[in-house]
Amino acid sequence: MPIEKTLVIIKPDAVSRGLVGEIISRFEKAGLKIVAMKMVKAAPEEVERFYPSSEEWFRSAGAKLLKAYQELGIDPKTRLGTDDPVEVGKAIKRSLVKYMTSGPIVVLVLKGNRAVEVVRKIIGPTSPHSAPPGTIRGDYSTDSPDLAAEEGRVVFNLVHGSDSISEAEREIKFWFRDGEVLD
Ligand code: YYY
Ligand code: MG
Repeated sequence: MPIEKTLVIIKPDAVSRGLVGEIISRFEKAGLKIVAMKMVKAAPEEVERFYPSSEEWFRSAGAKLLKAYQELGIDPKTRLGTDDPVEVGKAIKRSLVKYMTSGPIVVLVLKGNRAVEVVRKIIGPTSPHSAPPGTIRGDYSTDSPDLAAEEGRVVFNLVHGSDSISEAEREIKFWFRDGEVLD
């Protein structure tokens, strides 16, 4: 059955900008059902455990930033002191912990047909400056890796959505106990 559950986090920048209702509304209008939801002030060690610490994750996040730097004409060695994707990924994770603990977040589980892929489509790609109009990241932010680097932070991109069905299962279990996710 293509009915899936996925985890969404409305990040601190979206909460402080008053975009919670607008963001949830987009998922609901697409036909996804909310089956769990809560507001949390996450602790640094929670965010540390939530995002993977595998070499694969570091390499993938790092490679994404290096590609964005290349497109924006930024020298990674000058900016970050390294051009090794894994090292760049580790630096991203450290900034990510600061970002995700900078204010309250809203964590929710959405259920529906091909929910994992559909949520990623509604959210849009990682950097808001290149996210297409119609996506949450494209419509509500202009942030970009070069501005973020100037300000010494990670890209503020409003929302998290699980990357895959297996990650969604792990992420849902991370934030919710059995019985807190309704059917
Ligand atoms: O799934 P998505 O949120 O689009 O990106 P990930 O590669 O999973 O990275 C998680 C988080 O880390 C991203 O939302 C912002 C930050 N980040 C970044 O600022 N720049 C990157 N090149 C990669 C990740
Ligand atoms: Mg991701």
